[in-house]
This record gives sequence, structure tokens and C-alpha cells, in this order.
Amino acid sequence: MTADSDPIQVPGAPASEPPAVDEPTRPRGPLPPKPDQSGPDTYTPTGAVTATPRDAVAQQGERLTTAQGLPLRDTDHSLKAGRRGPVLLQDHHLREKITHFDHERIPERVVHARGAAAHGTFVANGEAAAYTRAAFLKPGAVTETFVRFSTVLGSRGSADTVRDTRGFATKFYTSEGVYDLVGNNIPVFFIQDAIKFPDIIHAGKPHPDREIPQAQSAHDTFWDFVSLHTEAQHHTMWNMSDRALPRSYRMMQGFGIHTFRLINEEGVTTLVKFHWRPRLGTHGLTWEEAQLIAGKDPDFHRRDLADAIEAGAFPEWDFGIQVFPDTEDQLFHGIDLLDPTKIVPEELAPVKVVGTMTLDRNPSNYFAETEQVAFHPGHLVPGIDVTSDPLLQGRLFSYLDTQITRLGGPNFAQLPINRPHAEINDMLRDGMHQTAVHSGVAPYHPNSLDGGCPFPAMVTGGAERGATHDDGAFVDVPQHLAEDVVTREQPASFDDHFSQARLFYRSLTPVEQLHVKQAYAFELGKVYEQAITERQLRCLANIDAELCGFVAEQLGLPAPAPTEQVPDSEPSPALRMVTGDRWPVSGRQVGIVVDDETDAAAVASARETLHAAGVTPLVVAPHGGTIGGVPVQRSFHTATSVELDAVIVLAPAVDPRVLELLREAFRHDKAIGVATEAQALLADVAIPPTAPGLVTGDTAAVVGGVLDLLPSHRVWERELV
Ligand code: HDD
Repeated sequence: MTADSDPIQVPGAPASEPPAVDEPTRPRGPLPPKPDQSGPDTYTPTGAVTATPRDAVAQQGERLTTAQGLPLRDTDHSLKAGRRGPVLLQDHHLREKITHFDHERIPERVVHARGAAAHGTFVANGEAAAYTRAAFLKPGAVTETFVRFSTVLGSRGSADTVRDTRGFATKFYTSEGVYDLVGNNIPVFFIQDAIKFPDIIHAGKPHPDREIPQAQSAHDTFWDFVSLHTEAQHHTMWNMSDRALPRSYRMMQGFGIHTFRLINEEGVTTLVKFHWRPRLGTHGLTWEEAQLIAGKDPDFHRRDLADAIEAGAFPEWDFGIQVFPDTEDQLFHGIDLLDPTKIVPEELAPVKVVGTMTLDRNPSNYFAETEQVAFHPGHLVPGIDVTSDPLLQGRLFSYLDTQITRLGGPNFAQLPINRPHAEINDMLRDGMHQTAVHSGVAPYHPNSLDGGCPFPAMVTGGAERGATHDDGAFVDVPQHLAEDVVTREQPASFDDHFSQARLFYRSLTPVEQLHVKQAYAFELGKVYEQAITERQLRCLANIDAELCGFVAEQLGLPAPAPTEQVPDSEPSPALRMVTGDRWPVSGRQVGIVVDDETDAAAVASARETLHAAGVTPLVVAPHGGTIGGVPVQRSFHTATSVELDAVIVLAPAVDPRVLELLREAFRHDKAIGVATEAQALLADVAIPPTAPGLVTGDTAAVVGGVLDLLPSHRVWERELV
């Protein structure tokens, strides 16, 4: 809503009244935001679109009541014996209000505590129907989804832009029950066996003595673990790349990581890996930018996702599968499909797109939806099954177990956000927070009292009920056991820990490799114990000599020699983020620096052109309010380069904060447009007039030039000169 539009009307409120600042005594619409805090023009009020169906019982009407519905006259003063007290125990409203408040928090997730989520829709194109009988993957099937993105290590209040893997968990509310794909933005995992999960997390979380550092991998225990459990080296290499610093949740790939088994209508099985591909491309922040944002806007990713959806810039992902034959050995080109520390390069198995997801609705209540959503890799639908990947097998236990503690009992599936959109007829009863009022007397099977209901498909009723394979039941696929010994051993193929770390590093472009090298130098530079640093350098020596040499030099240590013969493989260009492609710029933010003298018509036309391109312009001025009638979104006090994808300077503003903004934008490889009248500034910030990614000229030329540079994400040439 813009500043000058009418206040939102609530039912029963007088038709129109001026915004009041006094305490309201009768219902009316919310106050409009200040001009400098209102969103850009493309924003729309969310009220109508965020109403969540299916959770009817929430704060209706205008009268304040207790939890029992008793109307209240006063919620600001305790009941006292006389004006000066003491307070009386009989004040039930006081006790109810404070008791409820005391219990408002629930335990945060032991991992992935920090997250942001959105509702969406998945539309299948039918390409998967040959491999799976899953109804939501049939041609044209439309399925509601809820996606929660997260960091792994940080607490609930930690910063968004830390160096970390990101969770990408999707709940599909299919006609056959809930299907959860609980993935990450990195296609491999740290460990091969779930039994080590508590260990890697203990190592990654803050040190137990002082509880520092928060949400970081740059500390001794993390590097101790990954250098001792060398299977973690591949994932760690991804963590040192810009994949671990996403520009936006909207610009992240997602991966199911494990190999899953699909079953088609004929019962034929296929092995697959799942991929999410963002239509906006996969893009990162620079490390310095990520660190600055962690202080300036710790909610950066959360805000970016919500703002983009509110502005109508709905993020989209194509959903794809890599398909492998379900052979006895479960190997593909020698790669063990059960090893979650290995990828299958897309050059060997291309990703086949099977549908598209659009996120188009923000949650209306963080706690009810984003916090209480409960994912589980074992929430499967007919046509999709697990494999024996030992990491996945352990996960099948962990998620249900953790939800019972986190959500206070076994009935969390009844919470609105977790409720399937398919019919439920279970025989689960009672328990903490039971909200269903079950009828009938026989929650067991078989029974002769409740009419025999509910019947398992294919078993009871059989032919009379027409129950067949297609009756909608989940059918367990018979599996051959490879060996008939009980053992704690793993296959020999799991012992290759370095070849794919090398494959990933050598597949990157020079600028991406530079960032990886700098990341290792930074992280290992934070490790106190030299023995750990040296052990990690020995791992790097087995991966790539040049990488190892760079990092060793930065640390002032000798580069060790390799200790293993590591096989080479063909580089996989599909692993690069810097591709030379041009990507949609929808939802990108561009700052327009102006002052009181700037031609208002030029500012208006710059904003219009940017809007028309789907970009959000943010007018940056010496003060809030308006400039020539144009609303100001950021004053020099609140503006920061790191929330902008590009900067356009229309005013010769020599304010030191603007100069710093320009220096940072330049250092972070962002497109910069400087109008002729402001060009003298360039000398102040030591940006050469011929610098790559710098556009000068009149307003139209600089806006056009910046819009031409934005689709490439960054001006990488600046880093490689
Ligand atoms: Fe996990 C949460 C992803 C291995 C145990 N995991 C969690 C979330 C994501 C992942 C995205 C957050 C879900 C949400 O937004 O609510 N986890 C992964 C991936 C893994 C993986 C991609 C490997 C391929 N996880 C893994 C293992 C274990 C766990 C091996 C335990 C043996 N994960 C959990 C958990 C969490 C969780 C403790 C914490 C909160 C929750 O489940 O609901 O059960």
C-alpha cells in the first residue's frame, strides 16, 4: 500500500476516516506506512492473498477475550487489593496471559533451525509418468506445496548469509498423501552413514565450552572432523565455493541427494536423483558481501523471499530427474548410487525436467507454518520409494523422532501446515495435543464393530471391492539382499574420498576457483591447532596441488605432497555457477542515488524503466520522505550497497556514505551506472572510467546499460585483472 492510498477497511468500520495517531477506541484499518518505509510501487497489500485456508480457528472478530472466549474489559492492569496492591492470585486473566507467554517458545530444530518458507504450486509435465505411478507426476497434475529453506548450523536467530549448506525441503500435498523431498542446495552430503550425523553436527555447532562461533564452519572442531573423516572432503569443497553463499533462496538449486527408486504402473523400477533448477539461475554473494550483510541485514534471505513474492516476482524452479537403470550392483559409470557423497555428472546422465514449481504465497504466521512444519524423508507416495543408502536409512528414523520432542507429541500431523490434503483414515488415537474427535469404537484391524472400516487396499475387500494394484496403496517393492551377512562394513567403493572433490574443483571457472581458494585460506586461518590445518592441507594435496599450494602459502605453511593416487575424471561444466548465460532479473534491486537537485522527471523515468524490466528500484536520497514528489526508500543513513544488485548515481553526492556504497558495489563486482553530472565522483572512489561494468552517459543510457549488465549477475572481469 502506498502512503497516499486509503487505509484498508475492516468490516463494520466507518467508510473513511483520516489516519489517527491516538489510541483507537473502535475498529479501523491499519495505519499506512511512512513513505520511506513503504515498499516500492510494485508491492501489493498482502491481506487478501495470505489468508491460509484450512486453519479456521484464529483470532476472528474485534472483541478481546480470554482463551475461553470470555470478553475482557482490561488487559493492562492486574487485579489488586487496592490501587497499591498486592496483586491477587484470583486474577485468572493475568495468570493465563503470563503462563501462555512463558510457554510460547518450542525447542528449535537441532539442525536447520533458521529458516524461511513459502507456499506454492507444482505442475507436472508428465515426463516422469513412464517411470513412476505417483499421481502428482502425471501429465498436468497440479499439487499444492510448501517449501522451507534453511541454514544448517546456526540457531534460530542467526544470520542468513553465513557460509553454510542450505536446506531445501518441499512438502507436496498430493492426492495420495503428503510427499516430502527433504533436500539441500548441495548435491552431496558430509557423511556416508547416518550413524555419524550426531558427530558431524557436534563438530560443526559452536564449541561446547564457550558456545562460539555461531553458524560458522571456520573453527577447529569442524576442520578436525572433516580432515579426519575424509569422506566429508567433497561436501566441504562445495561449502568453500559460492554455493554456500546464495544471493537468494530464489537463486538456489535443490537436490534430493540420495538415489531414490521409482516404480511405474507396470511395477518396473528405476533409480533416480532429484533436482530443483531455479529459473533465475544459480547465483552467489561474495564472501565480503555475505559478512557485511550478516551485520547489516541478518534477515536478508528471509526478507528477499517474502518481498519478491509480495511484489509478484514469484520464484520458479524446474523439477528434474536423473535416471539410472535399477541394476543389481547399483553402479552407474562406476559411481556407487548408494554413496551420498557422490554425484553423477549431468554430462553422463542429463536432468530430465518433469514439472515446475512456483512459490506464490507468503505464510501468514511464521510460527504456525514455517516453525511447525514437519518434514520426513519417509513421507512417500505410491511410485516413489527409498533405496538402501545408509544415510537415508538413518534419516527414516530421525525425523519422526525429532518431531515428537520438537512439536510436543505424536499428533503433529494434525497441525494445519502438516495436514495432508488427502483423506486420512488412520487407526492412531489419543496422545498429547490430539485435536481430532474420533468416532467409532474399533480402531484396530480387522474389526467387526465399525463396519470393518478402515480397510487396507488389496487385502480386505479384495476382488469384490475391485482392489488391485491401482487401488492407490503404497506397495513395497521386493528387494534382493546383496549379501547375507550382518556387518558394520561398507562397500569398497565408499572409500574413494577425493576424486569427486577434485572433479568439482577442476570443473569450476577461474573466478569460482579463486573464491574456493580464498575460502579455504580464510577458514583454515581461523583454526588454532596447527596439526588440524596441516592434516587438512594433506587432504587438499590429494585433491589439487595448485589449490593446496595457494592455501598453504596463505597460511605460511609448506604444501605437503599427495599421499594417494586419485583418479582423474572429465570436468563437468554443469557444475559451474558462472556460465556466461543471461538470467531473468525479476526481483533484483537497483539503487538510484539522487539529491534534492536531481531532475524529478529523470528519477521517475529511471524508476519506470527499471519497473518495466521487473526490477525493484530503491530511491536513495539524503533524507526520507519524497524528492520532487518521488518517494524515497532509503536515506543515506539506511542505504547499504549490499542489498543492491546494481547502483545508478544521478546526483553528484559527495557524502562519504555514498562514496563507501560505490566502493563496495565496485568491489563486489556489481554493475554501476553514473550519470554525466555525477561523473566527478568516480575519481573520489578510484574507479577508472574504463572499468568493466561501469556505464556513463545520460539517465537513459546508464539505466539501459545497467539493465544490460544485470542478467549476467556480476562483472567477473573485475576480479581476474
Ligand atoms: Fe536432516 C532437518 C536435510 C541428513 C536429521 N534435514 C533437516 C532439514 C533439511 C534436512 C532440509 C530441515 C527441514 C525443515 O525445514 O524443517 N538432512 C538433510 C539432508 C540430508 C540430511 C539433505 C542428507 C542427505 N538429517 C540427516 C541425517 C540425520 C538428519 C543423516 C540424522 C540421522 N534433519 C535431521 C533432524 C531434523 C533435520 C534432526 C532437524 C529438524 C527436523 O529434522 O525436523 O531429524
